[in-house]
Amino acid sequence: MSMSDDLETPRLLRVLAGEAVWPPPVWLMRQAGRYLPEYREIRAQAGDFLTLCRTPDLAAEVTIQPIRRFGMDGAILFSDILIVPWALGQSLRFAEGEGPRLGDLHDAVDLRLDEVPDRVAPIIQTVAKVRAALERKTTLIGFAGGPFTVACYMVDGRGGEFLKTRNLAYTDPALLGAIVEKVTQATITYLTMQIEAGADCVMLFDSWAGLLPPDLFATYVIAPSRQIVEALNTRFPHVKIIGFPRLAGLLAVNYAAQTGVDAMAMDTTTDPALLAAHVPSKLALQGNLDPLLLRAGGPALLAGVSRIASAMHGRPHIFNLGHGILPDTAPSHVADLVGALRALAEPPDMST
Ligand code: 1CP
Repeated sequence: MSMSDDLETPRLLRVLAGEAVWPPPVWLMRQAGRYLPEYREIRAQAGDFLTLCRTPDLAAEVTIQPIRRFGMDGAILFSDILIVPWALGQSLRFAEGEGPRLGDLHDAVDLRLDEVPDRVAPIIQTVAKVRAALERKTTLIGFAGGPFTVACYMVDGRGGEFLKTRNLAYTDPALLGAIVEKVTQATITYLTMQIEAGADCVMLFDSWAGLLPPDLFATYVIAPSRQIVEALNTRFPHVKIIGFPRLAGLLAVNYAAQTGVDAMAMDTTTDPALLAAHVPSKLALQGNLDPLLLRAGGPALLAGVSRIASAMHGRPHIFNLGHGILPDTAPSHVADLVGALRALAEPPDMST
């Protein structure tokens, strides 16, 4: 690769390839959302949330809104992890102010893998529209839920403590295994289609990975994630994958070593320097400012941004939150965060 090609590689993709870039590239989980007035306007126009996800012109517009306003290095596809159960034929609705509600699931054979490509087609169109509209320097992040997290919603039918799902791991492991396997296959199809349509990298959100003890974490989080990583690596050797085993604590070290992901997102409870000492030096780490500190704003926010970025100086790091932006966050605080990062000077050399 020539020097100029090197310089033209987008900053976020350079970090995913294992390079330390300063100041770090930035994007924020839930950067498109209710805290933005322009999002609320489009959301009202679409009517309900699922319609918004399945209308490519509107979904592309809300994906791009935060980039237009703040100029993040990454845009995340506007969709939801529950598109996969819906694509497999399970009924899904978003009750206003209550979150998702899914239909009863009695048997994994009811899940229709053959229907997935047609059902996700509008979301794939959104990917293509966004990629065509964005400048090359902005990385388009495709995504899906981790199979365990998606299975939690499918079995329990809604958000919460997911006791049905966690009980199933002991009372009917064959059934939970069959559901997770169907979701894994659907996810491979869905992410393959996103990459073919223009996603530059992909992220697996395993938001509820932290509910499991170590043996079940190996079975339901690490094994299916590794299956997805291997399938995508075979088809797309250059496309990088970010994993997010949220609230997994020390098990995140196993996740990093065993799934084959190129990057790992850190939740709010993780000490970045402590985790960095236990994962390969080329593995990119992403995160992990407290969304409540972003909401609070002011000098404490600027100090928090500088503290996390400095702790990760010299290793591949993508700045982000530890979880999604809260809906009552002031947009000006997001502008402050991005501005503070871009203005960061090289931290003093602490090695002497
Ligand atoms: O407009 C609205 O009222 C709908 C709210 C909303 C939004 C904006 C939902 C419902 N999903 C989304 C978008 C979304 N969800 C994105 C888009 C891109 C972005 O980040 O900007 C992404 C990546 C997700 C992923 C997602 N959905 C996760 C994983 C990340 C996380 O937050 O932990 C999970 C767990 C979901 C399920 C879900 N979808 C929506 C809600 C309210 C929930 C959570 C339900 C619960 O409380 O368990």
